[in-house]
Amino acid sequence: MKGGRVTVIMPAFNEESSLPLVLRDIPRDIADEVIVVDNASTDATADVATEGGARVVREARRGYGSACLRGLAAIAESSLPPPDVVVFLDADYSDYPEDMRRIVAPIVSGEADFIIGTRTTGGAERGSLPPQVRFGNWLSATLLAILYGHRFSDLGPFRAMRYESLLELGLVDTNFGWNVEMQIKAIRRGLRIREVPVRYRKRVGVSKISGTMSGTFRAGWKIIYTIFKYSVRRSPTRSHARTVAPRP
Ligand SMILES: Nc1nc2c(ncn2[C@@H]2O[C@H](COP(=O)(O)OP(=O)(O)OP(=O)(O)O)[C@@H](O)[C@H]2O)c(=O)[nH]1
Ligand SMILES: [Mg+2]
Repeated sequence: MKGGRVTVIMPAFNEESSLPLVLRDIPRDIADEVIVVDNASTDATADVATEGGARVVREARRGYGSACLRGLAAIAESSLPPPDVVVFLDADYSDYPEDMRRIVAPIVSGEADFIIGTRTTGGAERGSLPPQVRFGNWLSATLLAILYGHRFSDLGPFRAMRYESLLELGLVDTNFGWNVEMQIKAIRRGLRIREVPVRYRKRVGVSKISGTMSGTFRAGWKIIYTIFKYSVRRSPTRSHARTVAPRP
């Protein structure tokens, strides 16, 4: 993109039917590179990703966070210049890739470090955010506000961050805690956080998390656990400061 290099990381697990649509709609004047992380798919995800012009990397260890970490490793290993901005986008065609323009712009212009696409004010299609997702988002946002002092309206997956900030956060979660860990660490790090309304629709292909009871339960539990886990831990900078305190 003019003014800043943008790389998109797209975790994909068995998304052969939706992925071509996502790749088709990504604005190419914005995304300089699209990395599809094939997360041990058993369908033609990798093939359709290559056909759609993406760079494909594989991650055998299942989990949303594992896939995102693999995407970041692919950027670090690349011979291309590092990006200024990294965008995370799901491969299920629930988000509108066209909204990337608005997600990336405040970072490229230097107004923000971290943008979350919020689905609660952006006009989500009826049925695309089931009641359990809306409730989970509300609960998580309320806990984040109480424990960390920043109110989000959503934990949406369509988001962007300055690459340097992302490296500073040192994210580690390998599955459902990835997004909320990013939000917690962004608050603690004092990043300039903004929300941008995005549209949202029912996914293409088979629902894996929010459309199933077990997926909803596992994801919800992990998100709440992560929120509490970091609240009882010292922030990394402070604990570091303690361990390197001057010797007498
Ligand atoms: N469920 C799941 N998704 C993964 C995994 N690795 C990558 N993904 C991708 O992560 C994105 C989000 O997963 P989704 O299944 O859309 O999760 P969701 O939006 O909460 O729920 P549904 O859309 O109802 O399934 C999709 O692009 C998946 O293909 C994994 O191990 N498990
Ligand atoms: Mg989805």
